[in-house]
Amino acid sequence: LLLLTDLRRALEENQFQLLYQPSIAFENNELLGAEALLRWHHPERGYIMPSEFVPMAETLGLIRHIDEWVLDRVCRQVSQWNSEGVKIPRVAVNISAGWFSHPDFVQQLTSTIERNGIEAHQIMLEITESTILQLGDATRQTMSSLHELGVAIAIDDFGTGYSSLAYLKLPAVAYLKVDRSFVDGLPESAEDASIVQAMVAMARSLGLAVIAEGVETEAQHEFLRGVGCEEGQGYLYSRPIEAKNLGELLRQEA
Ligand code: G
Ligand code: G
Ligand code: MN
Ligand code: NA
Repeated sequence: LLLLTDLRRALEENQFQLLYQPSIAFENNELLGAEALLRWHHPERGYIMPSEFVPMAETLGLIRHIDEWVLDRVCRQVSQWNSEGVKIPRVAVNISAGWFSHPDFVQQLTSTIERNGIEAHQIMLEITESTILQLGDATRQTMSSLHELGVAIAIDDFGTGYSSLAYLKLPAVAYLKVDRSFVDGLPESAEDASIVQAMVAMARSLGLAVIAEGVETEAQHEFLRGVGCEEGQGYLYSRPIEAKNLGELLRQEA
């Protein structure tokens, strides 16, 4: 059992680590950005994945502090790359519902971006459909403030939630991330193929970009590209890697 004190200590004692998974353009394999993914290096239990501790951190009210740590860390890293002349187009950061819907969220994000002197469009936020479902009227305000700030939103795990599609019209929502569970069955599963094709067609007609997650095979890559998906992440291109390795990739591209 992971205790509250363990999570608190994790923040105090710097037991968290960020990895970055590159996201690439299907057209020319260009690096379009990366997703920041959190790892907890527990002193006794070793590496713990976010699926194990993020829900608990949410329940314990600690997720805000974790997500703030992640955002600060990412903005500092982006700032460092900028100053080294390797400008990353964007880094995607996963934000939990509790912090995204908090009245202080946009102000905190704005000051973290300004303090680090980076461009707002270099940060993208990933939220899930269930986050949108949990939000009330505050959503619209948060969304429009983010749009004014220039921070784009991606809908993570798209197609796995139960929300309506109305939020896709909000101007800040610029990306859909097709959940790995749909990509897994490609190209053999006729159902997954139809679902993915329909998602991409809808996104494109709404002017949204589509990022496929969990691309592991050449056949999946070819299928996705064939239906008009422009971008993807997955073990086929790269596992999540450390910042210094992503920096090297950026330098190679520059
Ligand atoms: O890296 P992994 O496959 O274990 O990530 C699984 C999920 O954990 C991600 O899809 C995301 O929803 C969540 N996650 C990863 N990093 C973060 C983070 O920094 N903050 C929050 N709130 N969730 C994260
Ligand atoms: O934010 P989200 O829940 O989508 O997090 C993505 C998770 O998926 C990360 O934890 C990452 O480690 C994992 N992942 C990334 N690429 C692949 C892949 O190609 N295959 C599988 N099985 N997992 C992946
Ligand atoms: Mn994500
Ligand atoms: Na996802």
